[in-house]
Amino acid sequence: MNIAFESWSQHPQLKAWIEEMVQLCHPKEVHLCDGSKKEYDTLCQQLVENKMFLPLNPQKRPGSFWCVSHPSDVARVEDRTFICSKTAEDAGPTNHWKNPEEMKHILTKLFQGCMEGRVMYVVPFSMGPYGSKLSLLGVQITDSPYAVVHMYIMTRMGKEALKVLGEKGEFIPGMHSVGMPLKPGEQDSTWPCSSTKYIVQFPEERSIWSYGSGYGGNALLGKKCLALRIASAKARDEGWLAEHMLILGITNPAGEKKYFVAAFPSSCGKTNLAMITPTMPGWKTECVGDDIAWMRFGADGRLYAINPENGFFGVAPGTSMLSNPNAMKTIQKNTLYTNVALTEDYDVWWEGMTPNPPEKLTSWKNTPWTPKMSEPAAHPNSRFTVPSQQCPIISPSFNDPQGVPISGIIFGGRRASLAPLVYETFDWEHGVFIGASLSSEMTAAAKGTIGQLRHDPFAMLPFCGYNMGDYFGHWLEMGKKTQPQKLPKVFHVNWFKKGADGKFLWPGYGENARVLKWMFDRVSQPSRVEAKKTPIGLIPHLEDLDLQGLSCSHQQLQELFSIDKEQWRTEVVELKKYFKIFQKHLPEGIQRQLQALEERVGV
Ligand code: GTP
Ligand code: SPV
Ligand code: MN
Repeated sequence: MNIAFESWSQHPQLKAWIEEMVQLCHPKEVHLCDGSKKEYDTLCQQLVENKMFLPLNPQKRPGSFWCVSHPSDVARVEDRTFICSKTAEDAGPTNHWKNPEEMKHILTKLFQGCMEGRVMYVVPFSMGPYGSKLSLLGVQITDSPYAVVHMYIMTRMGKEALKVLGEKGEFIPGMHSVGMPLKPGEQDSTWPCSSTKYIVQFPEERSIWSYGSGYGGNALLGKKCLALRIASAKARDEGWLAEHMLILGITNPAGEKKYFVAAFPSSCGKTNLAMITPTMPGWKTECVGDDIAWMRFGADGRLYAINPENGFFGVAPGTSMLSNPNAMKTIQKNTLYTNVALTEDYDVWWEGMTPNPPEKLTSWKNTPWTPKMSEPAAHPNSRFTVPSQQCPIISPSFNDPQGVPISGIIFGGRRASLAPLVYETFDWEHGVFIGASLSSEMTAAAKGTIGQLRHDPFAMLPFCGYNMGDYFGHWLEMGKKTQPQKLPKVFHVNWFKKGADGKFLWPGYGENARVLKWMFDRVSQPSRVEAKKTPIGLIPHLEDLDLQGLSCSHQQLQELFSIDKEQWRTEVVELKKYFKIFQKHLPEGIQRQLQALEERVGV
């Protein structure tokens, strides 16, 4: 096959890899992507012709499309995700592992001829601003035009990335196929995918192979596969951090600005906090990122973060003008919607968008839906895909190659009991211990039992590209790279604590800014408020929380901050058991912190 490399790239390795993959996959054609708007529009138009995309009402959602997936391909598949390092020990006890040779053998067989009858697209992209020392380049090969248009939104994709790559630059190759070759004359399905799925990372070789799924993090290889699994392994080797974290800036009424990052597991509130509209007058926020942060120490000894992505792939259900008006404004136009419901006038709807559903909808299963039906109209993991620049509060530093200086690191999850609304850790080591101890109730973002509590250290359980015990050690080491007073302070929050009636005790969303304000005061140097010492960490004196206009009873606040020592003793027992799985990879610092917690809550 003659591939038109001339005006595209002269990178010998890149060209050789593409040719090798053509030999393996037998596509009918190769499309080298330039990343232009014209290319994006043409592909969207083709997806409309192939009935995968439906254009939405141009009066209501200009430039936007509705799309539904195969009902079996709706979320990340963690049990099909592999870290194929040379040794099983390097992948660690929290990852699925297979010998790399054996996995290559399986993959070579699967990819053999897998693109027959399809176009092979080659997508060059940059994760992070062009020219930033923190950025990385990737090239995704895919037979999914859906993946291409999503990569166009989610990354900085095309010619410009190739320019940065030049003829010698390094790139991370990502091979993707939906795994459904087309025979001549065969009618394509509207969402091709395979029942066999493999999401594979080779961390030493720094390459990605993904087979069988067209959805989200399984198929958009820049996101979880590159920016977290591969990048975390690279970050360990090079002394930086690749994290499942949002990045937000907050400015107080006096005009002082500080940046925070926050790690919450999937579907636990990152996008919402990243775009928060504070309920307290005079406070302003800006959004740098909603899912991934790459961080390095700067020459001044402070930690700096960039968002490697260029778009939001956000959870639709629960997003409304009340909960997240900035997200609602962001997705007014040029947005791709997957697995939400469709209204009669070609607009979108999902559970929680309005108090009452429209009388008639087309569900995410592409069938008629009425409010009487018990199944939701939108899939719980339905998503919008939209350029970050459309966010009304996108940070002016969004494209800053230096990144933004981080004052505070926040960990959190969904926990109906135990963890109070907010607490601060005593120091970096205690902070790393709290990150390592994170547990959260499972959500629809991944296949599994929704609501079940599971350990999710640093919200990285499905995303860490190496031994999680070593990852804890890497975090501890990072804390030694600068003077203690320059390190961000570390906090833990829980927006999801429930009362005896089973209802959330805290109103959440915009009201979370009250908690941010307390943290803002705490990270100021010197701290502007004193904190109350408890066995688990430092909590606010209630008078230091801005509660003006808050619809939260005194009783609720008491419950939000109550620390039940008995429950914490149970937690210690559970953590002891859990940390055992890391064996000799569990760093001493974590062991020491666990012991200290045990002593503080009473044995
Ligand atoms: P991923 O994109 O999967 O990584 O999710 P995320 O962490 O960005 O979560 P997101 O902000 O999309 O929120 C997920 C769900 O949690 C949505 O249904 C939200 O409505 C809900 N949620 C977010 N913040 C809050 C909060 O402060 N309180 C409550 N009760 N629910 C919240
Ligand atoms: C997550 O699950 O954390 C997501 C969605 O952000 S996905 O891109 O599918 O991983
Ligand atoms: Mn996420």
